[in-house]
Amino acid sequence: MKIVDARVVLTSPGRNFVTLKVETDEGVTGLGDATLNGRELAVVGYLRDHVVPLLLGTDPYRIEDTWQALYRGAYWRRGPVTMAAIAAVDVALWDIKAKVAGLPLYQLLGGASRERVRTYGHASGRDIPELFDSIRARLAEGYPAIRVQTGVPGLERVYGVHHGATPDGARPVVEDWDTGAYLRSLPGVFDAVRQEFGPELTLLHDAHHRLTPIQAARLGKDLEPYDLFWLEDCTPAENQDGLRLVRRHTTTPLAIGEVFNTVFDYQTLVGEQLIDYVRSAVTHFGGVSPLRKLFDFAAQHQIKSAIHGPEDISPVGMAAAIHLDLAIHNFGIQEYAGHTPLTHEVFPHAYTFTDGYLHPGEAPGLGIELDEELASAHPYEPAYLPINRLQDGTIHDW
Ligand code: CS2
Ligand code: MG
Repeated sequence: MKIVDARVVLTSPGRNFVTLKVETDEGVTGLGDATLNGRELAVVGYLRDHVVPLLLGTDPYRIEDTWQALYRGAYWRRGPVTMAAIAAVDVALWDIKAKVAGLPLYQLLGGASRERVRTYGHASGRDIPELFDSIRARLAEGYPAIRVQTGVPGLERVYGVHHGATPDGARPVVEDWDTGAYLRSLPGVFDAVRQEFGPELTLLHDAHHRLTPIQAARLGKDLEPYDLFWLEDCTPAENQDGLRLVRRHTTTPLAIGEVFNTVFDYQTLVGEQLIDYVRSAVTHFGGVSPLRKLFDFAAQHQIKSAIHGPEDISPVGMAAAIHLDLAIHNFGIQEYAGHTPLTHEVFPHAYTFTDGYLHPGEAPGLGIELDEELASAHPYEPAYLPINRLQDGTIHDW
């Protein structure tokens, strides 16, 4: 079997997605997600101009060799653009191999280790009443675990709290931040949530890279009475050593890694068990092949998976994640923010979301297709992620 065509499809059914479609001389096709929120066009160019020409005429069965050739052959290794492009190829080739085998992908990854995949959903509110309504809405959808994000007193636009319409996307929205106000208010939010919803509900929170190690240590300690499932991205973790300080001060479980794209980003964090969950997504970590290796490394240190699953991971990336989630032993939890109805139409899929749990389905391959005609009716729209500034105007981590 040979690869005879590979197309990059850029579509925007409510938000931008980059999809690679690989075609073989025997008519079998495979899909991969290459969506990099806010930098989609960089990956489109990398794929179209530098990767697709290298794929034509190659054997789609040689997944590992193709992966190594794209990773080592680029010379300039790692990074979100490169690894998203490689991920799309890797996933498309796994899709093809599983389709030819007539098996759902998870069967090629060792078969099912569980019956279904537990998820967590997003709840947010500018204030406590709005937050409670959002939590109740997620509970009504069956989510067994809920991420809680709220406004911060004195701030207008804060991460994770919907603040209505945003500009046309031609330039980043500027959000504002005040770490002191955040640290003073968040424990009270979780106290109110526990008072209202009780001690059993699984709660998570995303600090979204904004704290210094000592601030993260303080927050982790202050949240201990509220028994969080995890505190996520408590500090920008390029400085992996900084997590040693956090770990010394708190038993609140830590989740890190959605912006990481190779195992080297985790070496200290996993090797010294400084975290409890690894957060990388198939799409941003180079595909199924390297992510399953990361999970094996994590398992040696009793660390579990928690694949990143916001709405900017396309249904193709989500389908690949769910197959991995079902198969690996050290599964932790799967983030699932869902997608718009139109997105589900553009990407018809076999995976199901029922009462807070996902299942990949039994269709051969990933179990997902791309309606290219519908996709073409919704062209790319320029869109940036927000940026964050402190009260004095200093740029801060978003
Ligand atoms: C967030 C993401 O879901 C999460 O944990 O960190 O929503 C993140 O903000 C976006 O994926 C950025 O594109
Ligand atoms: Mg996050």
